Formats: sequence, C-alpha cells, structure tokens
Amino acid sequence: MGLRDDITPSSQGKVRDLYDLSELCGLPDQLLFVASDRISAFDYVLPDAIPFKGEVLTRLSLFWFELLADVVPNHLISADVAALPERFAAYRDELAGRFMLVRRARMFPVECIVRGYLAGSGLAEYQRNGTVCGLALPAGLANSARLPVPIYTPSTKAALGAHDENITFADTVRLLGETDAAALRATALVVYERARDYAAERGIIIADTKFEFGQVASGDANTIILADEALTPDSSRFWPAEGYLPGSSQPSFDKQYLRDWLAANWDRKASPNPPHLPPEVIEATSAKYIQAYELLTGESFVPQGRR
Ligand code: Q0Q
Repeated sequence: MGLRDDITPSSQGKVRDLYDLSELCGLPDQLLFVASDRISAFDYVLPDAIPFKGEVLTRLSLFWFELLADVVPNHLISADVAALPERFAAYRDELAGRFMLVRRARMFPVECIVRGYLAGSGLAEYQRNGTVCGLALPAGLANSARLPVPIYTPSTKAALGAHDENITFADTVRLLGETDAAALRATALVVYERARDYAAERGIIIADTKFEFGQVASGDANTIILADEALTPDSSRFWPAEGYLPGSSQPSFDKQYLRDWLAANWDRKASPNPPHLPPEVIEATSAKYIQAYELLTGESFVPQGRR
C-alpha cells in the first residue's frame, strides 16, 4: 500500500501532493510537500510514471533554494528522512528524496510569472495586441525571442484543471496592496535573473518560470518567502541552449520526446485518455530530467529513494 492509499493529501496537484501536518500529526505550521513521478502533457496526467522525476525536481528546488537564499528566504524546513514525522515512517523509502518538510505560509493568491523569452500564453497575447499582461513590448519580436529585459506577468490561481488568467501588475496592487505587490514583482524579477544567468552558463535556457510566494510572521513584521517548488522543468520552460534559434517554438529540454511521441500516436478526438508510453520514451524522459539536474548542479544524480 502506497502513501496516498493510506493518507489523503490535504491538497493535490496534477503531479504533487501536500499534506497538512497540523491536521495529521499535530505539527502546527508544517506541511509535507511531495513530488510524484507523475507527468502531465497537454494538460493531461499520463498513465505512466517517469522514474526519478519527483526526486530530481525536489532536488532541483533544494538546489535553487540554497543558491538563492541570499536573495529570498524560502519555506524549507528539511528534506532529511530523519525529519519525517512518525505518521509517515512506513513510507520512508517511498518518500526519500522526493519530499520537503516546509513551513506553512500565508500564500499570496497570485502566480508570480517572469518571462525572459516570448513563448506560450505570452507569445499568443503579444501576437494579438503587442502586449503581455498589459506591458507593451517592442514590435517585431519573433517566437521564442529573448526579451530586452525580463517581464513580470502575474496570473490568478485557477482551480485544478483550469487555466490561470493573466492579470496586470495593477491588478495585483488591487489584490495585495502596493507594498506586497511591488515586493513580489521585485523579488520574482531578481530571482529569475539570477537563475537565468546561472542556468545559461550550464546549457539551459530558463525561458520563463512561475514562483509562488507566501508570507510568514517574523518578530513583529512579515517576511516574504519563496514557497512551492522553484525553477524546475515543471514550473518553468527549460530549453536546451544548444540550437536555440528564435523564429519558432523551441524544443522542451525535458518533455520534447514525450510531446512528439504523443502528437504522433494519440488522436485526442478519437480517444480522450492518453495512451501508455513506450519504454524508450519513458526512459528517455527520465534521462532528460536527470541530465537537467546534473547540468545545473554539477553533481551526478544518485537516487535516494526506491523506484
Ligand atoms: C501551498 N500549494 C501548492 C500545492 C497542491 C502544492 C498550498 N509553504 C506553504 C505552501 C507550499 N508550498 C502552501 N501553503 C502554505 N504554505 C502550496 C499550490 C498544491 C499540491 C502541492 N498549496
């Protein structure tokens, strides 16, 4: 029996789960953030797990939290299995490497997206009216073009399965107040630029990314902290730097095999549920996640958990 069969997550995403430890273990203000090996493509969760994906993405978040700690504090308490609450002891092997014990924060109701390149919904809006989230951009930018400076393009948090809605910075001011709205924008932009420059030197373009910030009380003030996962291929667009050429959509560093195979082998009108993947696509996708980890951290990926 797996963890999810025994303990129902307090919140479930497509590929990650959150357990409220104050409810489950009487640990106030702590949550267990678990990254699964599930993968989604074209907004569907696929029936096959990708070996080590959850562990790679967790370890990437841990890596970025540490690298960027001088810019922004984060919600991590521990990723050590020894810190797992007793209630989860039976799942130590399943969880090793793919969980974070995190501080509960008051999450801001805004997805803090930063774009360094023109892609996805940003490209679509730009092609319609020359702006992204109300920000005017120079005319004539090509698909996947690097933007003159990174832009902050927030969105509202849609319900599971729905698409987030792009909003303007002024909308975030109305939502959060000027001080917090400005602080989130400034922090998101600085964190993105640091990560973008670091990754670019290691062969990965971080074209855009989605940050989730929260607030925790510290003394008589409130502190903004970086929460959720950070700068992973699931929360960002990772492109291979080698072969980058504006003018068309870039291959995804991690999901291109998957997308190409699905596009060639799944008629979504004929069959609404995604098919099983061939072993070679599963293996190639797993290898791309591991390659991204090894390029960015400079360390070999040694699995901690069991498959
Ligand atoms: C929190 N989420 C995301 C989510 C479903 C993750 C709530 N430190 C925190 C965090 C975090 N991380 C959250 N709340 C309070 N404090 C994160 C959207 C949803 C599964 C995993 N939801």
